[in-house]
Parts: sequence; C-alpha cells; structure tokens
Amino acid sequence: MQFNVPFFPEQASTAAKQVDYIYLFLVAITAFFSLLIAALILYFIIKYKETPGRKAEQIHGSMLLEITWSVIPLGISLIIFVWAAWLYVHMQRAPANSLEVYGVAKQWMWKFQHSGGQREINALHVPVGRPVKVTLISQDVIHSMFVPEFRTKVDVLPNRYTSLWFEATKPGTYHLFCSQYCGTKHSAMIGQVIAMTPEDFENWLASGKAEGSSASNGEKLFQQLGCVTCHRADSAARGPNLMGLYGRPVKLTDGRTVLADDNYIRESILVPNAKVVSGFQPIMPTFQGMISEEDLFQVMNYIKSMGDQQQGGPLNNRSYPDQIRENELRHIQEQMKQQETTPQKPAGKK
Ligand code: HEC
Ligand SMILES: [Cu+2]
Repeated sequence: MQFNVPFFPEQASTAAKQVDYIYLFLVAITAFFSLLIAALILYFIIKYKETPGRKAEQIHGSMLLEITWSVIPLGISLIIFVWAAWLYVHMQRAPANSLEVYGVAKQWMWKFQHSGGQREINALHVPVGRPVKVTLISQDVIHSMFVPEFRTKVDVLPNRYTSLWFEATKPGTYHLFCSQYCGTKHSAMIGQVIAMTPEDFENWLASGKAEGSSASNGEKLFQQLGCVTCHRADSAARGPNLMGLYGRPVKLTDGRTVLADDNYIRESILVPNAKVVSGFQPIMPTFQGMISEEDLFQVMNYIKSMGDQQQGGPLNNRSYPDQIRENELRHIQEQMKQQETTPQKPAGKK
C-alpha cells in the first residue's frame, strides 16, 4: 500500500509500511471516536433539549453500558499494544545476516565506517534488499539518528553503543537527520543515506579508498597499543585469550556472569576494573583517552574476527555449535534473574 499523501515521507524500507499501518490505525481510531463523540453530543443536545412541561428524569447507571464502554476500549488498547510491541521488538533485533556498519556522531557530523575499512562523512552507502545494522556511539553529547524514509530512529549516546537496523527496499538518496537538539549547529547535522543496488554497492565498496579492513586495522592497533603483550595464546599471556570471546558468557571474579557484547568489550578496554574476569588479576591499564571511538570499533572488529579465524567461518560466527550457545544463554539469563532477586554475594563465594 502506497500513500500518495504529499506530506508523508516515501516508504523506502521493509519496516516503513508496518510503521505507517500502525500510524494510520491510530489516526483512524482517533478520528472515529472524535466524530462519534461529537455526533452524539449534537444528537443529545437536540434530543434532550429543555422543553416546557418535560421533567428531568434521574437514572442510576446501566451495567451493560458500563461494561461495553470499558471492554471495547480495553480491547482496542490491547490491539495497539500487542501490535506496536511486536513491531518494536522486530525493529530492535537485527537479523543475523545483517551487514554491519559503525557510526560515530559528534558535534556536528556523522562518521561511518564499513567492515571493509571504507569511511564516509555525513553519508552512508548501503545496498538494497539486505538488512543493515548500524552500531552507533557519540563522541560528545546525545544525538539521534533518524531516517524518515526508513521510519527508523535511535538515540546515539556517549559511552554506550546503541544500534538500529533497516532493510532498504528501493535505490535512492534519503535524508539522515540528527533528531536530538545537540547544540548550535544541530540543524546542520544532516546527511544522506544512499541506497544502491547490490552490484552498485559492491562497486562503490571496491572504489572506496580503504587502508585495510576494519579488523586488520584493529589488529595493527592491538599491537601498537600493546594489547598483544598480555592477550596472547602462549604461556607468556597475562590476560585472557580473546579468541572466540565475542558473544560468549564471561565469568567475573565477583561471581557474576555477563555476555561479551560490544558494550562489554568497550568497557573492558576503557574501564578494565569495572568487570574483572574470573581467574585474573586487575592489572590491565585503562585505555581511556588513548583510543578514539573509531579505533575502538576497529579493535572490536578484530576481537570479533578472532573467533572466525579459528573456525574459518563467516564474520561474527560463533566458534562453537548453536546448541551450546542456547544453553549458555539460558544459563546467563537464569543467573541474571537470581542476581536481581538475591543480594550480591561477596566475591569468590558461590
Ligand atoms: C598489562 C596487561 C594487559 C594489557 C596491556 C591489556 N590487557 Fe586486556 N586484560 C588484561 C587482564 C589481566 C584482563 C582480565 C582482568 C580484567 O578483566 O580486567 C584483561 C581483560 C580484557 C578483556 C576482557 C576479556 C574477557 O575474557 O572477558 C578485553 C576485551 C581486553 N582485556 C582487551 C584489551 C585490549 C583491546 C587491550 C589493548 C588496547 C588490552 N586488553 C590490553 C590484561 C591486559
Ligand atoms: Cu546531533
């Protein structure tokens, strides 16, 4: 369904239609009840007009009426809730085969990098027909990435990764806005998302000047920053082996178990003592101020790629079977639930 209303942005992603359906449903429901109530008011004004000789009659409610006007709105609200929650969850979870892109927002520009190492400013090239996941962080204040034609938006925060995903459906150039007031030139913090056919996109990637893939740049940083002196596979290692770490549960010295996701790895590098891996001493120095957000993305990509090198599998693939992963995830979830309900135990004790 395409709406030919001029003030509606084009629908250019798979989610756009879904969002518009909910929006139109809300408008329709609102219009219907507004009109119904207005009409009833008019009707009652006329019908119960004061006429000489007619006496007001007191009534004391009607159970049937009360139940009807409670149950119907409840049903409608629940429809809206279930529908919107379903869409929200769908739009939060990037499909596993998503193309990964990383973005850094700052006053007042957008910087993107692709896993191949291509970088761009205030522009983001993506292929159509394939989900794209954009992981974002801010270098300063809160920004927000908004692409109206894709009906998708996410706040971009300092110190924490957030992400959004979309699948563009038609080639074209779409507006990219910052939708959180972020300072004097907030309104100039705009850019373009350029959706291309897969072939054009491949050509674009190939023509881009990239000094090595993101992961290989990350590997260089890993050596330059001295991470490799502690994180290595041999017996001289003073830190945990990072091979296959990404996406796995990690046991901490305080007995908690956490998932090694983007935010965990970022924190491990910037605030190493916040979560100390079980069996290790808190000797890792902080790299706060020594590594830019962009470089962090590259180191992250290198750490993610470590598990694959071992297996030779595709990027982000886990180095062990899904079954184990499922069990482990369930285990973590249970642990987290317990941690919420029981007070923290002292470190070491179980
Ligand atoms: C002086 C040795 C040392 C250096 C240098 C070092 N680390 Fe660490 N790192 C450790 C130790 C020890 C731990 C485990 C204790 C902890 O969590 O703090 C650790 C933990 C980690 C973890 C969490 C690992 C896990 O299994 O959960 C990551 C990720 C990490 N380091 C990345 C890095 C990166 C990236 C660098 C370079 C920018 C680096 N480290 C430099 C010693 C080091
Ligand atoms: Cu902004």
